[in-house]
Amino acid sequence: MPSASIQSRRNLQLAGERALLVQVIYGRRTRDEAEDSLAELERLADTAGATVVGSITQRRERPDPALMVGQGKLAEIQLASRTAEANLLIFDNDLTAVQANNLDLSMGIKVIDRTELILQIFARRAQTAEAQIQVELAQLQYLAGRIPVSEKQQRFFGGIGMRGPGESPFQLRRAPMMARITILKRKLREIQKRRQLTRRRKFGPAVCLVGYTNAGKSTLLNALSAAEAYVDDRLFATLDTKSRAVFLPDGRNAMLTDTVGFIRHLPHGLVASFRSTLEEIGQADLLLLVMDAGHRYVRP
Ligand SMILES: Nc1nc2c(ncn2[C@@H]2O[C@H](COP(=O)(O)OP(=O)(O)OP(=O)(O)O)[C@@H](O)[C@H]2O)c(=O)[nH]1
Ligand SMILES: [Mg+2]
Repeated sequence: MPSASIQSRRNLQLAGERALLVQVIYGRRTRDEAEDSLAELERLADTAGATVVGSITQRRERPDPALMVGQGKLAEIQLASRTAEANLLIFDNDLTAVQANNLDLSMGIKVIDRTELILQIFARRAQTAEAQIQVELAQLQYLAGRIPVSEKQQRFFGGIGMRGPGESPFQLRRAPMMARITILKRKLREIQKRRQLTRRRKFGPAVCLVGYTNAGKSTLLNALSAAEAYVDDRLFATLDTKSRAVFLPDGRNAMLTDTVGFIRHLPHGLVASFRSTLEEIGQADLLLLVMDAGHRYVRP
């Protein structure tokens, strides 16, 4: 069993929380890119059920290794979060384990980053057994890399002369996670093998609907076929691919498949976990890119 704190981080309740967004701009990132990313973070927070009460941006040469933001900015964030009665801080930038830990300690409220937010949304959205396993796997892999620093240090400093049969607390916490990861990977392989066996006979060319999340892929699938795919004006409504036969006006048929949407900085763990789902895209005869004509980057 994973430890209590790890378990509670996997089941973070973001619904009803008052969130303050924080973004650090560094390197060659342009103002436009940063603005888009922050707007997307706001949509993600909203999708998770949180209320965004404000946002703070800082431009720095490079991220602060201990806190991501500078000391002065941290004081500003503390004040802003008290004033706005925020109980959740969401960073647009991915935090290292050290930064997350330090921020947790100095803020006194929950601190999460973009990856953790996306993982939470996926966890709530996953419907089928396969999607649930894929999300749990991604969550565990993310958390395994973020065992609190102090315990990593414990292992690092306490090791000399103590190595051997005895396990450090760090390993004690990591071992059950690794065991669970192995079990989940095996379950996933079994499900995928079964699916390959039952994969329906090819029904005309395979067409995959791909595109940004919330672009309207599932709506298009529903319009072209008798599918009743879940449609919602929120991000990542679809996590489970759905294939449906489509009868084209010229008498030909095609197999249309809905897919998981794209987003900026989709966590690597999620991409790896959803590999089998994404493989469908690789095997398609045609990729149909669906775009929202109302988006500012799309010129209809
Ligand atoms: N105005 C308008 N709205 C649309 C159109 N197509 C889809 N929508 C709306 O856009 C929202 C997202 O549609 P979905 O079909 O769920 O989008 P999706 O690409 O499947 O999104 P994810 O599964 O979250 O990646 C829904 O509220 C739809 O009703 C369209 O052609 N015009
Ligand atoms: Mg969809």
